[in-house]
Amino acid sequence: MKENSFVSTDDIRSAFSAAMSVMYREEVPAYGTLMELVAKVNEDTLAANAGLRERLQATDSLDRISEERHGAIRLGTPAELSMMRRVFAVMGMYPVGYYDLSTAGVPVHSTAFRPVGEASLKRNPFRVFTSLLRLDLIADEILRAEAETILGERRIFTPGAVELTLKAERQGGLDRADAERFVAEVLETFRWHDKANVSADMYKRLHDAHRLIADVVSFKGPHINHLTPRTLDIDKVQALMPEHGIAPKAVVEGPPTRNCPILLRQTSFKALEEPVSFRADGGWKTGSHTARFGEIEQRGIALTPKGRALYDRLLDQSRKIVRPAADGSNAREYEAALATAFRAFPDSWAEIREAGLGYFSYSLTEKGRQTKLPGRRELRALIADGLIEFDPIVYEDFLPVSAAGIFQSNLGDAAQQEFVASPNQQRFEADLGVAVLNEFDHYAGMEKASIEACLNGLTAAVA
Ligand code: OOG
Ligand code: NI
Repeated sequence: MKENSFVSTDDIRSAFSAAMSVMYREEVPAYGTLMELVAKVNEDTLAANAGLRERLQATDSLDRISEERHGAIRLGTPAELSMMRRVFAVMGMYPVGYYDLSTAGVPVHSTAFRPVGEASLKRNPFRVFTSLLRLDLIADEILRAEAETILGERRIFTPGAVELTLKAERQGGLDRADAERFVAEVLETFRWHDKANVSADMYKRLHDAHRLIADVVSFKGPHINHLTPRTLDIDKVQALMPEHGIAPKAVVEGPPTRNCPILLRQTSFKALEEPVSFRADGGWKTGSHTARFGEIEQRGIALTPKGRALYDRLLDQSRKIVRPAADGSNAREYEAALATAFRAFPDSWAEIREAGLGYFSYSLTEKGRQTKLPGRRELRALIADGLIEFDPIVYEDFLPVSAAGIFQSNLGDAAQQEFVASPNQQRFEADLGVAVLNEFDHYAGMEKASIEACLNGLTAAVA
């Protein structure tokens, strides 16, 4: 088969995220309501802010602004994780980053499968936060063995999904008909099953060990547990949710409201209690399960390791003063403590750049495009002379403390469990089958390439 008859991996990913969106709206109607609210707030925000509209037009595609940016799943075994990696690769999604959630009382570790490279991210940035259950953190050995047996027997991929993934690997891509079938087959893995794999009794034992274990082990597959569109004003959507009949989590995760947004802010609506049938002698027994929710995100600049260390320190500092309670009773105090702590984080792009806290993409100004220099000069001087300008590079990854907050708010408000922090990236990568990519390398590479292009542009054609 000729290579040019293959559909691009970006197109397969776009088709997949669109199909997931349709499926999830059907499965979780409150999510459809959230999408409508987000679209409305984004529209109002753009109407009130011509400058923002113009910037987004230049750097982004405005018509896709309110679409899904990520989803999340939780897997049960190393074999599921490594196969999932191969499936995502067919859609141009690769594992970036390692997140240890054990410190936050959630027995998983995770990565995010996402497109890498500017062009692919622009075409469709859809990513999936993917967690692997850590049965090693469960004290009860008998229950652990039982859970392993149950997980070992399930098959989360359809034969068609496996066959087409192997075909894509063999050929180096899929043609249109195969790509369409691939999307339909892979979608099955993410579908909700209201018939559990286990009895009500087993469900209860798993649930008592940890709610998350019940969510992973009791079902036929790793149902998508949320999808997340992008909002241009997260505070507004958070405030408007109750009016639309959806209950938001207590606080927005991540940095406080700022002039210059950094990293990622997220909030969600609480998971719904849904009817489930459990296996029973010769039939089914009805019960319920709480897992699926909706989330929104607002992204800001990617921080350098220095900027990230400052962020982590300030977040930690504010949480030492007030820890957000799940019931929202101290939400105002938490927001105030967060805002106070983050006064130490510069809030103009120029200061953030000069302090080396964030990554920027550099470009020639109109004046720069008309100037030719005999030799290279320092970036700082070229900026001062108005030849080069800079825009923040958007953070495309996740934050472990925020992710833990999202997990927690959807696991119910019951007493939190403590685990001893035990990151195990090596084990995760062995299970995954490859090493995860380093997020900082990605941003540093983009920044460096943009600087090189500017310097070449300024000195080219002089000879
Ligand atoms: C994943 C929670 C993490 C995020 O946006 O940080 C997450 C989960 O609940 O499975 O999606
Ligand atoms: Ni999420």
